[in-house]
Amino acid sequence: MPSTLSDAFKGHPVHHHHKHPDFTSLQELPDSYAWTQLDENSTAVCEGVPVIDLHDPNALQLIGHACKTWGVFQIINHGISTSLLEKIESTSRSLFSLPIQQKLKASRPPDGVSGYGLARISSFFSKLMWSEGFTIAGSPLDHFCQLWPENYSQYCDVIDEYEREMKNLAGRLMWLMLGSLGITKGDIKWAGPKGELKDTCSALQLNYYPACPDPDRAMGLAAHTDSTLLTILYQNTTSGLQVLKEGTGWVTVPPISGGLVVNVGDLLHIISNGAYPSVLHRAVVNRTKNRLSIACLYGPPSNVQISPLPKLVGPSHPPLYRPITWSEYLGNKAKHFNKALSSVRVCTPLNDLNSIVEVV
Ligand SMILES: O=C(O)CCC(=O)C(=O)O
Repeated sequence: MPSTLSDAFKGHPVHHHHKHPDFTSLQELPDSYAWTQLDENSTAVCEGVPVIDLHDPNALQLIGHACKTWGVFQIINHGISTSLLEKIESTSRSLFSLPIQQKLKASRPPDGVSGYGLARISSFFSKLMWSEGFTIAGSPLDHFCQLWPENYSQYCDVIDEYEREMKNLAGRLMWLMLGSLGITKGDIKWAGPKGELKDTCSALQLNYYPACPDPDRAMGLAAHTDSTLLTILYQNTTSGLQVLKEGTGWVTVPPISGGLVVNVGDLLHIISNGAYPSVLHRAVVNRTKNRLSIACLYGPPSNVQISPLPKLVGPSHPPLYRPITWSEYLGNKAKHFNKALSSVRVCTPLNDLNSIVEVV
């Protein structure tokens, strides 16, 4: 991730007032981690998040439908090898199993992006989340030298390979997601002359959710949408990811062998002029099993203007959002959190599409 993107956070330092806990020493849920009852909104699930085989000849249509109706789907036959998924899982596990003092040597600075620490969104909540995180934006070398002074290079190699493969997959997915709206490579100038997406940015977020003595009152990661074009999430065999489905409630996204979860992010929502909702999601925790997830956060070059695509705008579909760069949007998110998207909204279509209400 270029430094310009990291700069987005410089003006919004996060000072956590709690020191990072050693979860292994907690036998009971401390009051500082006790959220109010989580399950009041959960509903029995009749239909699940779509699972799409990328080799399916109808993949484009299936992806379009999933993006419109869910803002999230799972993929199989995506081309990422099982051995690479095993390597990234084992690297993440090694990282989180280090003694807390060792992990703290690679802490994320208050005004930075990369490193070990509490979720950045923690500052918006009075209660703590039952998780640890490690963000990798750019080279992991400096932090990994702190974590594993003897053998950091083997871990750096896994991260580099995973990030490279994920970036390719994310580019493929982006064209499929936009392709289902009739968008072609020539419609997006920042994608390059052949749509090769050379200057796009990505970061990895490793999450660890230890087994929790009181999972019904704890929260692994609070509900949020991603500030990305799209996010690709690998989860181990312990479930915990939930997405909010309008009219249904919180729906668990079950881990499937070799599967990856794809979320529509806020920037794709903007580009699609609201056609694709960015999905609100959260992670819950488990009484007996720990859980790992690895999110690849994918976005455009940090300083290009992102706005509803002209092909998706017309007299009855005016642009719903003003142009904004990813860098500026991250600053907005750091300030407004889940209200960031509405802070760049310029008008709201009413049921009658001919009547438009200006909101800014
Ligand atoms: O752990 C999960 O399933 C969700 C992770 C997530 O939402 C994130 O890293 O932003």
